[in-house]
Amino acid sequence: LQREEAAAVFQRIDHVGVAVPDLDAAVAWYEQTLGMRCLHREVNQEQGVREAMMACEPAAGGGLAGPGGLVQLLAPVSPESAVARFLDRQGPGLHHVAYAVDDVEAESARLRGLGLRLLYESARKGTAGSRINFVHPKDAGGVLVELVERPSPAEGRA
Ligand code: MC0
Repeated sequence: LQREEAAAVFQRIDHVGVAVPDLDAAVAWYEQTLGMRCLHREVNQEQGVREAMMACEPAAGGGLAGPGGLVQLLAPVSPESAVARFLDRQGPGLHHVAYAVDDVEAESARLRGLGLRLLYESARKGTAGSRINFVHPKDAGGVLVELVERPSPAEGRA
């Protein structure tokens, strides 16, 4: 990839996912201890999660600190869900890093073409109307990588 092409695909970190056993307790801790705000809550049955999107406040003036980021707290809805397996295996902690992309299908196809395993044949429903796919952690240096295509502003945004 040329530098300009690379900049056009993985645009920014959309959010970081954190697996937690108790969503309400985790939201309270992020609010009261870290001073973050809960922007959005959702149950995603297909992904087997109850989630809460927590926001850092943007740094005044921006600068090197950049805009505030998002942490997605994820609690399992059933013992069979991916997050339940993760909690059983390694306990609460960092679960995935999600990157914003313009076109999740095109980017999934490009990565598949490089030999990476994408978890879904075609994108599925993610938070707040987004469309998502994942790169298997074994093909991404031990990190579960999520691709997120946000809906256009006309379709609504978290
Ligand atoms: C498993 N492994 C991980 C991992 N999960 N490594 C890093 N990060 C993770 N999150 C490692 C295991 O430690 C193991 O390594 C190897 O991968 C295979 O594990 P496995 O026993 O096959 O694990 P499974 O059966 O749990 O499957 C892993 C897989 C699964 C990534 C395929 O979790 C999955 O389908 N995830 C995608 C869906 C998902 O995670 N949904 C929740 C977020 P060793 O070395 O022991 O072999 S939903 C979401 O994020 C939505 C709402 C959104 O953002 O909009």
